[in-house]
Amino acid sequence: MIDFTLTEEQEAVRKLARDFAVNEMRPVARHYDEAEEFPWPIVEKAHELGLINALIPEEYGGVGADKLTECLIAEELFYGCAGMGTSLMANSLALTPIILAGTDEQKRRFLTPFTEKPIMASFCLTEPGAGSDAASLRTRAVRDGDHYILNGTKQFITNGSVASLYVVFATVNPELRHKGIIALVVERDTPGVSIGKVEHKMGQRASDTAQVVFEDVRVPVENRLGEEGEGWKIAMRTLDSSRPGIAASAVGIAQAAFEDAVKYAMERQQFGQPIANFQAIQFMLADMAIKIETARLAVWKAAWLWDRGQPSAKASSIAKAYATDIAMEVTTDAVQIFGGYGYTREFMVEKYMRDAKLMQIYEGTNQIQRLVIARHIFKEAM
Ligand code: COS
Repeated sequence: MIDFTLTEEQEAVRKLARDFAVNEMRPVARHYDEAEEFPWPIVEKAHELGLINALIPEEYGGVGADKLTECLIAEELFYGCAGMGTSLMANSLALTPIILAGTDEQKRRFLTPFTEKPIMASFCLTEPGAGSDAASLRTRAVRDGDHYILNGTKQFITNGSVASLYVVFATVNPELRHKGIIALVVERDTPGVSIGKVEHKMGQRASDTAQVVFEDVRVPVENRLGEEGEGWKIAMRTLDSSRPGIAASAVGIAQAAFEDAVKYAMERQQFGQPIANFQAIQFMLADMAIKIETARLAVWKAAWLWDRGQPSAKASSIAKAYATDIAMEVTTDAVQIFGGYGYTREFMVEKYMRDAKLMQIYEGTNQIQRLVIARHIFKEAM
């Protein structure tokens, strides 16, 4: 049975997130983008409303939202502002390894504080020399009694300079590649943890992106998620789980650009009439609508599979690649419809276009998504 009806709770949370996006985020979106400032007041309000950390299970103080609900929230928050949206949603990525692989004690210790106060966590996989080829990471964890000594640098870490907790992927032996990877939970105030370069980005400038440096950091073995060698699978499962949310976020940016373009096309007069009367514009808007609708369906399918516990890696990658590619196309076309005005900071479409670009890159470039999809195609054909 296929049913696109949302539950009453899902409708309510979607409306809550939309109202928050329109009333709280949009009025300050330009400010945070230009100031490149971390939006703490927005984080605090979103936390009060339960719009962040929605995935934390009820037994640890959260609401235990399903993946589809999380995607509905992500779409709306990114409709409000993608930079702030990334700041708000990054905890989902960072806390998922704990939700997936933590013991009851680890979940209680690490997840519960997030339900009590507006604090941030970061997912630390990428390194200066290990991006798409994540299994080649070099951050080293050397066992010393009941601790690991952690050394290495993590790159492009969302919320890196504001987080109070890091989930760090490190290797006990680089020669083992993915089989030597472990996942460690590291608290910010552990001696030896510091912040390196903070990035200045093209778009999503309200989100914090920083290097996180670990120098002889002593991490208790009890902070390891899963067994030695299980870290890689925890990272991959986390990305399977988070990519529908990224795809939903891209749909939110595209929706914002589309609505602005429709409104502008109906108002803007050229040749004595609104440009919406011209088929050239109508077809562009129709194509935008087709892309947004189909991308949203791909998101819902991937989320639905995850929520049913069915294999979802391929669907997640399809949704991520498709939704983020169409977000780039839709926002670029929105700038085109605005013409010269679209290229100025007077209107938001230039921001949507800058913001959309990152969606094709982070949480696995769209080339990596295609690689994942292709591997599934051949596996299915065997
Ligand atoms: N779930 C569970 N296991 C998975 C998996 C998944 N989604 N994807 C791969 N694996 C397993 C494979 O089955 C294989 O296991 P075995 O050794 O038991 O056979 C192992 O992981 C290694 O897989 P593979 O050979 O495919 O690894 P590669 O080094 O070729 O890399 C990609 C695979 C490219 C998919 C991986 O490096 C990747 O996802 N890169 C992008 C990283 C990324 O998204 N970075 C963004 C940072 S987070 S913002």
